[in-house]
Amino acid sequence: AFDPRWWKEAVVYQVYPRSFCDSNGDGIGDLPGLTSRLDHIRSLGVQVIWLCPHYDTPNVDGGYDVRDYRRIDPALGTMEDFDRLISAIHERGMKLIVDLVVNHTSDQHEWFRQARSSRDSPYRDFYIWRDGRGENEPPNNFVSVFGGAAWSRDEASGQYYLHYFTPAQPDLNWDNPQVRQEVHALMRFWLERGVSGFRMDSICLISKPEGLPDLTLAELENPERIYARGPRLHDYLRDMNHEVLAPHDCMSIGEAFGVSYAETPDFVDASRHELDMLFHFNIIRVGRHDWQVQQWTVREFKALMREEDTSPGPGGWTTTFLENHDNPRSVSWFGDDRPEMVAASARALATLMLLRRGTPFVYQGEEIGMTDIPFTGVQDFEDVHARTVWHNTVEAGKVPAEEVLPQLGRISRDNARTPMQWDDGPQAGFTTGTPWFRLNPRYRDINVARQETDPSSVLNHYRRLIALRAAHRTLIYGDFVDVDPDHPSVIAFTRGLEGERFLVLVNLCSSPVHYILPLGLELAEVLIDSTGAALRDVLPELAPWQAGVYRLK
Ligand code: TEU
Ligand code: CA
Repeated sequence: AFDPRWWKEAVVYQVYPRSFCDSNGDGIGDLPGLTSRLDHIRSLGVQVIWLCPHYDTPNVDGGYDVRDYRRIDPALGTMEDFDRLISAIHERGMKLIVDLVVNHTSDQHEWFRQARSSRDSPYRDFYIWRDGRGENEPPNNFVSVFGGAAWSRDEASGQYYLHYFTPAQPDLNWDNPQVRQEVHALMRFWLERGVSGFRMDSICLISKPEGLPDLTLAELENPERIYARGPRLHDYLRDMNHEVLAPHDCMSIGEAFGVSYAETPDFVDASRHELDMLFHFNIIRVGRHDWQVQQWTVREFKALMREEDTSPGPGGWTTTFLENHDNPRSVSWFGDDRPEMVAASARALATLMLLRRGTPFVYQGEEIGMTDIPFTGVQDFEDVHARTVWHNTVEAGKVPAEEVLPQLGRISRDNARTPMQWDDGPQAGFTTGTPWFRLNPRYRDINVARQETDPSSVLNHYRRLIALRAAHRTLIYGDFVDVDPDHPSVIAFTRGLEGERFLVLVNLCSSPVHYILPLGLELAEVLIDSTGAALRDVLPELAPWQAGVYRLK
């Protein structure tokens, strides 16, 4: 038994608008630029576009610092541009969801300007203010997700305000009912303009720990686990669902930073009436802890896939993704981005990402296998997270630059934020001006135009996989079984529903592998094979990064 929903069947395409397409030559991607490229997105077979923040912002954190929730960032366009974008999306039979950034606002938001103007301001209680503990010591030892103290002192009143991210992103006080009403109102504003749901930024952090006690040393290792466990979180989510989401046929995805797999059903079980899905970061963050890069294995990766699959419980649903605007390019992290392997490994990753159980999220550029960019020094980082880490490690004299730089280069969010590579012409077809952020030099080889005409390209592989998923309910709703948890480089899982069974097979390494199927499995038909192999040639020799989906007998 399964519960069909359009948002389970959809594939979502995430757009980071600043880096997608520039329409007016100022070097910044914008809404008309996105509108002009909708046919590319449509051609993938996706039904939903998730637009990263499009709100008025001083842009300290890529738009995740909102100055006005009802205005469009002038760098991205106007409200008319937004309305035209929505109509053009609807004309193509697609839907738009937007980012909802309401754990915090910008420090330039009118509420915060009022709040900091005086202790008696009616907006004071929109944020979280406390006196310090003695001279120059913050109220408690909370640390920011980006590193450093989570409190900043406001000179005017001498009090500290809480910020889980940068000091330019003060956290809202959700315990204040007026704050909740304001958030509900702004959500309705966008729903009435035609959006079909929200990706909710840092949403699990909105309820703050009771009494704001110090974190223990152990808790300081992963402070998000405490931040995501506020006592009223579920009340606020249910309230939001009841007040805003339920009356609309929309989709909601919560960023689940700090939430464990075990806690997932509390958010997404349909009977809870909270959220439809969560984004867990266990898989995308395999092999790293904050900025530190570690070893990881395919076995570990498979164990996470199994946990992720069961995490929502029988009455819930999950997401599947290997990229977003906060993480390195998947082909550079999980794959092999050397020229001879980049396309094969991107096809392999696409296969396992799109055919797992869950709503898939494709990040712009992932569909052509865009890669990380080189960094030569701290001056190359635009990302406020990378710069904050540098400040707290190298500049603080704690870790040598030679140790931090290569790791930061690998994890920097900048890797995902270089301009989209449309063609091999000037500025990769992204802009006629000077791009706001440097292009990846590999755009001459890796670009949409070039892949358009090559049937075996990464781009065309995405199109085939997405079409296949749409054509088989089994690939959407069917159960997920990891049939070979122990193999060190091959991922083999089945998807089954009502007697039909498919096998997804991926060789996750750059060498050929001699592979025998687990007992009882026999291939009956090739649906997609990345090497174009015929049925009798698929096994036992798997090529480097060979990936496919096959009907089982
Ligand atoms: O991210 C919050 C988050 O959970 C982290 O993944 C964080 O981005 C990461 O540790 C930094 O490397 C969301 C947004 O996706 C991110 O872009 C914003 O910076 C952040 O919230 C604050 O709004
Ligand atoms: Ca522009």
